[in-house]
Amino acid sequence: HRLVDRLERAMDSEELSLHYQPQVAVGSGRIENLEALLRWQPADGAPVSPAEFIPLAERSDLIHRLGDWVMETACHQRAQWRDAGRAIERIDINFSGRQMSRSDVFQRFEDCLARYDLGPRHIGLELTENVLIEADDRVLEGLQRLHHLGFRIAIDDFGTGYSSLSYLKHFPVTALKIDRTFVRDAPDQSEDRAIMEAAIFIGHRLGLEVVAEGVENLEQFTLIREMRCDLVQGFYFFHPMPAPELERVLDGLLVAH
Ligand code: G
Ligand code: G
Ligand code: NA
Repeated sequence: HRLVDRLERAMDSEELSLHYQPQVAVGSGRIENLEALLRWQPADGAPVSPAEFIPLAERSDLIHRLGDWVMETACHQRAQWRDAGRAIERIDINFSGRQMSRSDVFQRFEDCLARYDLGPRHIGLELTENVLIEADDRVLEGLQRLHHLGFRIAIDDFGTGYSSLSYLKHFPVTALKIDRTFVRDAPDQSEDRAIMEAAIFIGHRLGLEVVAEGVENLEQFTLIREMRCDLVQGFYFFHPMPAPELERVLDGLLVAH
């Protein structure tokens, strides 16, 4: 596939980057953590979305190199921010299903953190509901180990997988992220509001932190705040940004206070 060849070459160039989108605490309005999102800007063309190239990369071993690159880049960035004395707590990275099929994926993750002298508070994981549902015993054990060590593990796109709720009993997760389609439709659709309320209730009853994704306007945010969701993420607050831009935003916030 031509796109896969191009992506493979992009990995050795400056075309790939991580953007960072803040998650904001509903109560305090503070930036609590960042989600790292992969971006590909080919030198000779339009940007390609990870929604397009991740599934392609998953068809070959390229997904593993890509996953390593994301891990390495996020750890490097987190360590740089630590060394610069920046008050950024955690960067969450996304793991795809195929990535988890690698037998040493968790060891590589821990090794990467160790190389940068980072701990469980510094890098978290986001896994989609479908990835968790399809996980085998090895993956479950790997996640249990990370959980035991104190890592944060979030269920991404909650409410959209082909799932029963029973997987919530088995997986050592610490947060759930309500899919943005519910957030989008909540102001107009009572069904979406009901599902969001139920998700927040289940999340809290299970002792999980609940994050609403894709918050784009005040109307959505007002509803979410009334529902006592813990964290919000979306264009209404911040777009995903390259690291230098995020630093300027944080500096601006510090000046404003
Ligand atoms: O940022 P954007 O909306 O374009 O992302 C589209 C999809 O790509 C989302 O589902 C997001 O989770 C996924 N994605 C973004 N970055 C990564 C990454 O580093 N690894 C994996 N596996 N998926 C990612
Ligand atoms: O599935 P996941 O949560 O990883 O998806 C993250 C994707 O959502 C990123 O590609 C990001 O660009 C996108 N995103 C972030 N905030 C918003 C938002 O407010 N609205 C929409 N439509 N997409 C968003
Ligand atoms: Na995600």
